[in-house]
Amino acid sequence: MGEQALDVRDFADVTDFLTPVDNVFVRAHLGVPDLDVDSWTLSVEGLVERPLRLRLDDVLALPARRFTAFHECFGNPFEPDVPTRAVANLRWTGFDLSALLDRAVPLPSARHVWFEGADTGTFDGEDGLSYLKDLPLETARRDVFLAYEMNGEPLTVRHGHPLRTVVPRMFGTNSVKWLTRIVLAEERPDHMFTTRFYTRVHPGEHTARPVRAVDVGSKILSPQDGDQVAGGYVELAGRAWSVGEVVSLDVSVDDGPWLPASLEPLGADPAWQPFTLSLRLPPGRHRVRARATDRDGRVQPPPGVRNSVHEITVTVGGAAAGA
Ligand SMILES: Nc1nc2c(c(=O)[nH]1)N[C@H]1C(S)=C(S)[C@@H](COP(=O)(O)O)O[C@H]1N2
Ligand SMILES: [Mo]
Repeated sequence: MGEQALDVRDFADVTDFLTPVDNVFVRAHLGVPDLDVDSWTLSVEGLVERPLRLRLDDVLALPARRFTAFHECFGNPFEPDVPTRAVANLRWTGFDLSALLDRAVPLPSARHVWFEGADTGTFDGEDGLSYLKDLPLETARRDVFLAYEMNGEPLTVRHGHPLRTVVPRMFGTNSVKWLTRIVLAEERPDHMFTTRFYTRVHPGEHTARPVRAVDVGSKILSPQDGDQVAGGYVELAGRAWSVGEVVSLDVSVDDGPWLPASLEPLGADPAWQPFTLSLRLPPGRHRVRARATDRDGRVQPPPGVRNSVHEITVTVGGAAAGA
């Protein structure tokens, strides 16, 4: 356990609509705890009328709900402006936090919900830390989901077994793995992962806000950066995502005009939206950029920002490239 555990494993992109579990990135700032399911419990405590303590059987007995959602890491908290484009699209099974809040009954003074994982360790020189995140009570009641399955299989140890939160449309940092404690409180917790890291100052603002809603983003999946393409036709494929629907995805070659790609509309679930475009490219090296725009008018910015346009380089001409 330690700082080297920040990136437990990187990811491999595939063009599948659902990302296979083995291809999903893993982030564990304090290392991966292997919990004993028989002794694992989840508590709901703090400012509630009826504190709860649930075992796994209690959790699995709740009415289940399923949905598909993209899952995006904000990036390395030490380098918040560097794009990592670590993103997946997953089918989750579990239940809404509201089911537990309805039973526990928050007191009128409760304003925030804290979520704590079982992992403990050292981060940025501080020992004995746990992984803790928080959300305003009303946001948590509306958006937080508690998942025990990913793509129809029990969560793997790395992804939070036996139970984690999933907060669709928010950066992955908010989705607490190895969940053991939910605390209703009057205040936000002052903690490494709530007020020190994972905060940012938005353009035009002066105070840092917690990293929550995702930025508009896109990623070209095929071809991949550096690929050689034999013929003059390139079938571009990728995906785009944002807090709401992405309404256009444009592609530019070698700083040329933006060409609209064919983009799948957003369905009922907060999943990512695939896009495709057939490009005819002359022999040689080309820079291809993808840029998403969402329904609120957010547009991916030029390079230099964490969610900048995604650029890849492709060489057309196969073995004869550059001839
Ligand atoms: N308990 C715990 N939960 C955590 C983390 C962690 O280190 N510990 N990392 C967070 C971050 S930064 C991300 S991006 C997601 C990654 O989820 P995954 O590893 O299942 O892809 O988990 C979040 N939840
Ligand atoms: Mo992350």
